Amino acid sequence: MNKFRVFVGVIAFCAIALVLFGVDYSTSAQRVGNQDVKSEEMNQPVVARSERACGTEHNPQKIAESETDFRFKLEKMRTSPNMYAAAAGGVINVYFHVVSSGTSVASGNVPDSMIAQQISVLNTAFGGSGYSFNLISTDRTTNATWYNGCYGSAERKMKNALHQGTADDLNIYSCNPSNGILGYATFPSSYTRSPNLDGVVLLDQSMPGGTASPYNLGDTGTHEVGHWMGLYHTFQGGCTGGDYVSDTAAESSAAYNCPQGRDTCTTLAGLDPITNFMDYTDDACMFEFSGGQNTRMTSQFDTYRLGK
Ligand SMILES: [Ca+2]
Ligand SMILES: [Ca+2]
Ligand SMILES: [Zn+2]
Repeated sequence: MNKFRVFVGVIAFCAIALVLFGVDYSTSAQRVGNQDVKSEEMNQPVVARSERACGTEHNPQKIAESETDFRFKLEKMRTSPNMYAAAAGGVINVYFHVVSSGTSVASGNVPDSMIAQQISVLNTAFGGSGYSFNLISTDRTTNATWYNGCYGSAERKMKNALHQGTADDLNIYSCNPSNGILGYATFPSSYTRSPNLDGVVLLDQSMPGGTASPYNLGDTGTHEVGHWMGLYHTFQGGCTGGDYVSDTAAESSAAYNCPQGRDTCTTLAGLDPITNFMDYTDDACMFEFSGGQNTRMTSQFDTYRLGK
């Protein structure tokens, strides 16, 4: 079986639709039997929903504001040892919500061992950032409507019922977002507008040991938590760039599979960052965040989440 992460015209679309919506569209996939399909063939269901695909950071003015905020904070940190200490990563509490359509693992009732492995994958992936993840609780809900509608009609009901904690706590929901979607996340700046919607939603079978090969090593979780920490895709803005991270080379579009040596912005330095967690390559292909991404995570976390 092939699975495709389907990147669609979300970025261009976001340029038009910005501000109103708090959910990033992020990673998507489609099971397509033994045939590869081009992403265009999968556009329809995705584009139909992509109005909700933008975080406010797509608004350059908002980003500029937040970066200005951060510079101001940095300046304060230089003269305040206490604030400096608070900025160096930290332990993030995780509330895990298993939503299933029945009691079997195949119907979404994933075992505690799979959740533990997902947390472990996150801790390895974010090791360089200074952030770590501590599982506080796991709850289990059997609700077929929520399970299949957790991206879309049932999202709000599900999250209003299950969300716990505050801005610096991570809520993860496992379910079946349907329409080939592997997962989605909310951005830090969206928290104050919709606190209960904050968090990460994952296709249950994308977790370590799941059936969503080649996306079953847990890095959909890594990628979505990256968004939750404030990171954009490495292909944001194409060759113009747009992820607000200077040490990730620009690439013109999302990369799939593991195309070593890919260079889609040939006049710009650097090969495409296909091994970065914020691209769309196979789980086995992606293994890193850059130093600039770690810095951005800290600034975003401190601005929008820490202590809030
Ligand atoms: Ca970049
Ligand atoms: Ca290049
Ligand atoms: Zn994404």
